[in-house]
Amino acid sequence: MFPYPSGMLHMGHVRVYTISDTLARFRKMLGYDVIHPMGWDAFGLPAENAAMERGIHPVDWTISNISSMKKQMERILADFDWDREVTTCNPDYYKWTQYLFLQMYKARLAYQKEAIVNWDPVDQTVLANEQVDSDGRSWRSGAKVERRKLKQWFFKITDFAESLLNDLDLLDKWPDHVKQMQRNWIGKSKGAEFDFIVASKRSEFIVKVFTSRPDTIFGVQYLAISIDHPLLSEKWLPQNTCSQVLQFVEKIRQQQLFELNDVNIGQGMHTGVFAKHPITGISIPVYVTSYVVPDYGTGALMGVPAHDERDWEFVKANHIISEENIKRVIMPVIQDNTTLYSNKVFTSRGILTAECGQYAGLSSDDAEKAIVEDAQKTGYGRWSVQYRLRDWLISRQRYWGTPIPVIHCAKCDVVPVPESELPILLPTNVTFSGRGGSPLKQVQEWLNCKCPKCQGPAIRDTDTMDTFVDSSWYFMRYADSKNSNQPFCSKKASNLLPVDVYIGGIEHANLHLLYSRFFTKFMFKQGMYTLKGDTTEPGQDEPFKQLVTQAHPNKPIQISTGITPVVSFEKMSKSKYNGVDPETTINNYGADATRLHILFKAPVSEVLEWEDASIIGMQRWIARVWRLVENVSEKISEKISEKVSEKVSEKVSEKVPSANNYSPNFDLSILSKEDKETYRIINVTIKEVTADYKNSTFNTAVSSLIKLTNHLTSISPLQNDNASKNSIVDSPIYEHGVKTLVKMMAPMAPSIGEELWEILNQHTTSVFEELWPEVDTECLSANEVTCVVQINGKMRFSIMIPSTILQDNLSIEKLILESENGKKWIGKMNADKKIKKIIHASGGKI
Ligand code: ANZ
Ligand code: ZN
Repeated sequence: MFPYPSGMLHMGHVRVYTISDTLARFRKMLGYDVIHPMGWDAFGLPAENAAMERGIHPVDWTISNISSMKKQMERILADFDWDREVTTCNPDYYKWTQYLFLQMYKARLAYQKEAIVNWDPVDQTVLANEQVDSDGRSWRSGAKVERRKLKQWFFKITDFAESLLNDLDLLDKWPDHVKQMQRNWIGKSKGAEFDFIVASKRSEFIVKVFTSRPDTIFGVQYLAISIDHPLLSEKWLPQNTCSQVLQFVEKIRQQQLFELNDVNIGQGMHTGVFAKHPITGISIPVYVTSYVVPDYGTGALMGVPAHDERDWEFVKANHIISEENIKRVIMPVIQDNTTLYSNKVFTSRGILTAECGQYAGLSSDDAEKAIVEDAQKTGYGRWSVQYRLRDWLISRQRYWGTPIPVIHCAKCDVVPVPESELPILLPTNVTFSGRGGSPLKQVQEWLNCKCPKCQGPAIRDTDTMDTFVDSSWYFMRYADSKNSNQPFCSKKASNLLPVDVYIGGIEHANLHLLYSRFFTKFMFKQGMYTLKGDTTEPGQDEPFKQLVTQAHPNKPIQISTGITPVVSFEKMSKSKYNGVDPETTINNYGADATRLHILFKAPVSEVLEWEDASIIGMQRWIARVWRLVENVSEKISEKISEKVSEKVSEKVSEKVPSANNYSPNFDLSILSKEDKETYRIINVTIKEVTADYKNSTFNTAVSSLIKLTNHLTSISPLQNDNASKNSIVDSPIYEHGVKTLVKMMAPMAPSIGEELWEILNQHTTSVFEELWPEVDTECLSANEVTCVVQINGKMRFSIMIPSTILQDNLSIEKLILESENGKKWIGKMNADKKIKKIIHASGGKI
């Protein structure tokens, strides 16, 4: 995920880009053709705020931030493909964002609607539902959001609700909790719609309700409508209650309690209106209340206090029906627990009671089918599917964004800008007053234009797009970032998409990741790119094959709604970890140790608690590896001076994956026992570390490499300076082990990796030109294990046992008894000292 150019790389960024850089370097060493691109999510409010606070133009602020963040990225040794760089505020990029808007418009997926919207009074702009948390606060400013009625542009993401939901099942490399958050956010609900008629002298009004429990229709005791419901007009409200009701509605509107999952049921008021029950004909009172969400379902519900918890709370809180008058229409299948049934709301499915006319005695399932089918025949109801997902509101009344390419003409109404006139450039000579409305409204020479249709005077749309539009397709632009004729060449995109690995924070689960899926599905449908193989195969139109997310501290997520409370990702959080300045850490410990620490301290999906103390551990490890390398390099240079004329090293620079690249220059059959064991340990490490890299479990990769370091150190001359110094350092296995270690740590710690490789190879190659070591699978299991022998509870000696006979107790005994030490210790036993019992205890692991 590309960053917002705030000017400062924080630890959250450093973590994401360390992970991606490590993966990219690893994959390159595996022989893959890797694209590791980077760009800037460069539109957005902070630039505008900086302009207001400090008098810097957003363009200048953004450009200078980008250049300082680029330097910081270099300092963390991130190796990005800068030639593919994408900056969303550059006209050569936003031209194509505007183009995509026009494609949406043509496909009738971009439309304007007068809507009650979330208005952020601090940032002075409208927000999408996804940008308001469950507490009714702006995701960015934290301000309590107000509701206003404004004409706004929307993208019809709801047209894709079904495939956005179903295709989640195909994303097998996405974390389950992210998929679950999207499922909840899309919120598919199956049920039925029923018509309740309100009759007056002259005409009738139909109140449609959506219910997920059609089987409870006989339990309806009131209807509840939202404060935006069309019934709330002087035409329909009785004279004696009308003004009182409208006042109440205004009061609620100010209180802003609209969440579907709001625990606070709130107040309600009888409208004075009654509706007719479609089956029984009974007169049902209609209430207006805040717990009915205006734009969910039909904005009205049938109140069934006996079987719905919120309805139960509502009638109690507002003293609408006394408890003994609550009408129960569903009973439990097993009725031994009568108290459960008589005192509390019963929300499970069950059997319909005698109150339910011809449907009495049916199970909930059967009753639902029968009731809705009958309703369909008679016309008062029908099956219905609802989504919680709303259309995406993209208008922002701000300056620093992609201008919406639309012209308003008094004669022709809304006219899209012709594609040939794109981009509609943002004017630069604007003043930032900070007092509401877009600064674009003040730029007369930009605002006034000719209508493309009738050539008459017209004005431009002064809204800009939500910056989440810019970021919904930038990853596709990487495929062809310099294309000036189209968003990207279809062939190039078809070759590269979808993105193999996408890495970023979990806070985007319902925003960026959902919008990107929507854009991808749209663009795929438009035929802007195709994939190899069958294009009708589901899941081809998904943007990201694998998603790796990290949790950030202080960023709790409500799993049921997927909403992230207040803290925004570009804002410096006060948490321990985000408060750590990467620059300082790199100055103090170096980029390699910083990177290793990030990867080692926590699995990628978990919160990283920063701890300076444990960085030192990584520094020490680096120093130990360095010492190993120096041992080897001394020997190598000796060898070189001995055989001046001989070829120094065989370069493996051509990247031809060879099955044998592990194979060092030595004959395994003549190795000593110790060398064989070292060789085995090297191979076990290769196997584990490779799997860890593939699974992005870098923390365990680091531990395995540390273990290998320990082993190599234990046999190195530093530890054994008298005896075997020469033999071991001379051993090609030792050198092989050190080289393999350096190669495998290099993607995580690239600068030390490169440095050590240079030393080891006499400056001949770059470690990143090397192929990743392969496992010699035949050598993975130990040939021999050490067997410790105790006699009468005392440790006496040890002996090597071939691992092939480990299961064979008799052979082990024989080996022990026939060994030198065996003869010495056990052979002493005679007639009066006999072996009574042999206990063979295996430690399990070889
Ligand atoms: C009667 C009923 C009886 C209900 C019962 C539930 C249980 P989901 O599942 O989330 O789709 N409802 C309908 N429209 C609503 C709105 N605009 N705002 C708030 N609540 C609304 O929820 C559907 C259920 O939520 C509907 O089914 C309705 O209450 C309520 F035993 O109808 B039910
Ligand atoms: Zn016109």
